[in-house]
Amino acid sequence: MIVRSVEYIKGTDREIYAKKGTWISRRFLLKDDGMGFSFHETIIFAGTETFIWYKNHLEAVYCVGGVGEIEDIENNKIYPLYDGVMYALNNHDKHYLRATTEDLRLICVFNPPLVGKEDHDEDGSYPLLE
Ligand code: 9YT
Repeated sequence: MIVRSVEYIKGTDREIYAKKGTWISRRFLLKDDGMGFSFHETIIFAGTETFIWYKNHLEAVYCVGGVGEIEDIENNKIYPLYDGVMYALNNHDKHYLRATTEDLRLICVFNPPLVGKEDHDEDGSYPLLE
């Protein structure tokens, strides 16, 4: 059994600050934990917009706090995000993620799992790492 607290993650190499400055990711489970997915808490900072296009991964996200929105670029649709809303990027969907008046607190699962310190590239993507 694996049991980890956010205090255990903070300040370690499982806590990743995006170089673009719009989010922080606390990676509770990574590939080497052997679960077949990775599991993170992400804080999206209020007043920011992040372009994301996970070409190599599927992601499901559950909002547990804050205020924001996700814009599905292909379909030109905007969905509000608040405690209790889930979205799944089942089509490698290009999107904008915005935290508006409050930081968004999101719980995220990636398949295939991230391996460690991945940060978004210029396309808002992560490489597929072994
Ligand atoms: C929701 C989302 O994709 N946020 C960006 C960071 C990512 N979730 C991560 O690496 O934890």
